[in-house]
Amino acid sequence: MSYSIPTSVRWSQLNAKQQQNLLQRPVLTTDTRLQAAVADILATVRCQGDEAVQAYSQAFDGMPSRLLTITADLSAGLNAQVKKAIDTAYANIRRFHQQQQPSNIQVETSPGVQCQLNYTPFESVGLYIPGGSAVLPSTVLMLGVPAQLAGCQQVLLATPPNRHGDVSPAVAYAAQKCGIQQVLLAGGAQAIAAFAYGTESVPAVHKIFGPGNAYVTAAKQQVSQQFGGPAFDMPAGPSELLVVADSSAEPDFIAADLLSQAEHGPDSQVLCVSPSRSLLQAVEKALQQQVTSLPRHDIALQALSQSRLIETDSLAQAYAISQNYAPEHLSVQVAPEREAEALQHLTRAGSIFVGHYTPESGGDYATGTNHVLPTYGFAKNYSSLGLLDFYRRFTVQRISPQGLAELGGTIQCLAQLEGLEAHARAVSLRLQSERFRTDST
Ligand code: HSO
Ligand code: ZN
Repeated sequence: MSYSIPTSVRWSQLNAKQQQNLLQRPVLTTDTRLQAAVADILATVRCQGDEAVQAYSQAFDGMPSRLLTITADLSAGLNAQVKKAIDTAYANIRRFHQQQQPSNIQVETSPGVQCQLNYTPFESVGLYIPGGSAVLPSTVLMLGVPAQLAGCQQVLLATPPNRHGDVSPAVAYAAQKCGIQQVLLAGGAQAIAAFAYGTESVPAVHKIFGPGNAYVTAAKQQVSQQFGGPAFDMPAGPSELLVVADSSAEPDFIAADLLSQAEHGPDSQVLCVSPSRSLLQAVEKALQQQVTSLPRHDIALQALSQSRLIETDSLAQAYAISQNYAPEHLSVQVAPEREAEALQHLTRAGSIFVGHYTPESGGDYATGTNHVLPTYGFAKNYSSLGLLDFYRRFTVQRISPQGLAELGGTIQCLAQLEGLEAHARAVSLRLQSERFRTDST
């Protein structure tokens, strides 16, 4: 099958329906069969534990699953340059996430009434690292660094075994840097089930993080909806990049960025939106030229056949399209003097890359920002992953006798308004007590 790169279309010449179609994502698998297959795997692992995880791993990955302790010798063969690159990325991600440390607050909302907002790390988290066609030590860092900084007591990694039934040395090295001690060599819905319910060898976790294929995403959603099930980070699907550019942009740079996301998978989606027709034409040409020399050109070409080059009447219209689409990654390649204005309009994206020298791959690996981001338009209602996602928040309050004397009337009045007499009595009984008279003097 041959795939082709679509030519640019003029936004203002499309009717509303055509505009909507142009920004449609590739079909997401909400397929009832997939959901049922996932439900079945979850239920089986729930009652058969390790044995079921092993059997599914054997069937889907051709390898039984196993729990592995991370030791230095797993990454001993890794070359020094790769180790150094992982070290640098680790340091930048750590630096950026360290600054996100939340602080508890304490407020006296009225005299004698103290309220606190406290943060506590999730005690036990499960980090899922997809296998598939690429090994992703970078994702280990994106999940492992914040888990380490938050101080989660138990951090478990799951990833499908490689061809030899092992963990890749780079994944082991990244995991070790993040202080992760154990890895479950299993992927798919069976790994998510092990995290959610626990097995004889895998402890159950309180929150599951990480991207994955349609099975993993469906499994995360299903277990989180079950009573007592773990929380999960966000629905993260196929990669996306939208580039907003003006005539100052370099078509070769844009094409390279679009291809960097297109090579993730045939279902990745990339768009370039610009008021400059000549730029879009040049981007199209650059895509044709660059794609052929990529090792993953087949994948990239399939994704490119779903790509969009959109010509707008103005930059303002390009910003509006981007806001409507809400991409996972947004690259803003406009003249430097327009950057500040662009950023005022562009808020709906998982992560924004500004300037001609900011490739999207910078954020995938090493600038320090997190690459686990909401896709599929979820950037409108979900945030990019950060340190805070590894904490739970809870509140604490304390009322002194004087505080209750003052606030008690308000509480009683509202309780009576709602017809909840016992609520009111919890106040009146105290205020009328002998103990209150003693304590309040
Ligand atoms: N761009 C991906 C993350 C990634 N890229 C990992 C390279 N490695 C997230 O959409
Ligand atoms: Zn990427």
